[in-house]
Amino acid sequence: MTIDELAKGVQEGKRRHLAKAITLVESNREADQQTAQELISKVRSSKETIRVGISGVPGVGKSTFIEALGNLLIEEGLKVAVLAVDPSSPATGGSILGDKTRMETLSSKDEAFIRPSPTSGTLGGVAKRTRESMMLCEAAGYDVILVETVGVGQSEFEVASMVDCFLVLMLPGAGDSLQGIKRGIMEIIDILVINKADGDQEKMAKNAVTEYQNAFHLLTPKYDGIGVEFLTVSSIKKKRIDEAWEKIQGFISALKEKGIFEAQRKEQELNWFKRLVEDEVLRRLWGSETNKEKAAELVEQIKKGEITPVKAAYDFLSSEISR
Ligand SMILES: Nc1nc2c(ncn2[C@@H]2O[C@H](COP(=O)(O)OP(=O)(O)OP(=O)(O)O)[C@@H](O)[C@H]2O)c(=O)[nH]1
Ligand SMILES: [Mg+2]
Repeated sequence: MTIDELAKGVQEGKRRHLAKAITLVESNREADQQTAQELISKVRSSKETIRVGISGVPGVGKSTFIEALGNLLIEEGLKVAVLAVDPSSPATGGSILGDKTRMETLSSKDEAFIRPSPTSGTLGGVAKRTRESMMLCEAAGYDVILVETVGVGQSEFEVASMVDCFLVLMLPGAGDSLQGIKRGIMEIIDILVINKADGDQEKMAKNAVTEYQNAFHLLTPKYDGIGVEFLTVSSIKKKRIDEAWEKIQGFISALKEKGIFEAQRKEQELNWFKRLVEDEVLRRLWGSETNKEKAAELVEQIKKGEITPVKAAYDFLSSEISR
């Protein structure tokens, strides 16, 4: 298949072509990467899309929530793509969405496209691929892109920097709920959803909302005039999933009304560009044989105390850095 044929297939929304295109994007081979870039530059989304990040600790119910939300979106006539950024990928071979069992009905539908996290590379690399896969899904006509991540390490920040709306799922346990929040996470949340608000946990979930509302009250809002939204849902009983979708849509409308939506996407692109340049510079810097040898020499000299680290750094950088 030529790149043009592949691009055409993606643009026409053919699943097989989309899957193949994403495999190219995820490939570690340099030649595949070049083909992937060429492909991405040939496709374009022709409609308005919504990108939603969905995060939360393991077991909070992300997959169950996505299954419920995804099905609801499809009922509304939308096409849904589910992608994942999984910080545990390098070690475990990618666990998120590995079990499609919790998204059984969703994964069987034609209007849904579910792609597990790429299985190799650093978090930055995985995030880059997810970003590119997102572009491909949009070109293939998916209206809503859900990006799932586990609330571990930096992955939430990676995901927040590629979506329009960042939604975090929390457990009802009100007493210790606030302690569970990682530094810096509160500042990036747009919608906070307490999941598992069913049975005995319903009241606890309501209390948790009050507690979170009080805590967020003290924060400077992420966007002027747009506050964090709170709600309780039961993903398993499919309760208030429609409300969650309304809140997402309301949030997106508010961003658009204030002119933030487009500006934020542009800013995300610029940051992405800078990040790619920096990553590539580092890769070339440490990847070149000449540089590796030069660095090894200097390291030996530092170890022997023949040169100071600062002098070594200047020496290294003033020597030719090969491209
Ligand atoms: N009672 C109740 N249980 C739920 C709800 N949502 C999910 N669960 C259960 O919680 C467990 C974990 O759900 P998952 O959807 O796999 O959670 P996850 O966040 O995707 O977990 P990881 O993929 O491991 O990070 C499962 O046993 C679900 O059945 C809910 O709304 N209410
Ligand atoms: Mg899951």
